[in-house]
Amino acid sequence: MRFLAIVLGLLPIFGLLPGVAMAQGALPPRMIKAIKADPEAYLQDVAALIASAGQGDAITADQLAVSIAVQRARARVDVLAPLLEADLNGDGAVAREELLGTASALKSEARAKLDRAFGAADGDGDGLVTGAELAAKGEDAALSVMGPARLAKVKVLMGFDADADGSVTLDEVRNGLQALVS
Ligand SMILES: [Ca+2]
Ligand SMILES: [Ca+2]
Repeated sequence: MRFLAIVLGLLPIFGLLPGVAMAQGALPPRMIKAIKADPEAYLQDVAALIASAGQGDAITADQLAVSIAVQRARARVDVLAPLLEADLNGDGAVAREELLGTASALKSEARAKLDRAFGAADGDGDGLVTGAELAAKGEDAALSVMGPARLAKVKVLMGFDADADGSVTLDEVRNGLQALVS
């Protein structure tokens, strides 16, 4: 009897909101907890994401993947641009002489910033930032803006696709969150 009540109690969740059931099933408990702790913040994140990368009030998995790749690429550009500007001979690496030459044309604040960027990118501290060191620095920046934890949280979004049409609307997320917290 009690078992039946539990099963009947679960029916609305699994029957009427398959997207939520899928999201919960695919979600690590820790992530459900994080989203439940502040569903409004999650909804705001999603709204911003849909506004910037989606179409209308919805977003597809492809649009989501492109948006993630673009965010990572921008983070790489931000951290690498000043160093690439110091690659005066265009060989894809920055030697200390190039750094000093570039720095001499900068104001003190920008010079200090470039100096810090060079020091941070020169992983082995030999005074030459190689192409590989630049790539590693860029990857660090990409992961810091969208690392595995954030990526998992963003990808979970597709679990809210209640009507399974490949596109998640803000309403689907709102309804899914309501079911999660109630
Ligand atoms: Ca160079
Ligand atoms: Ca080096």
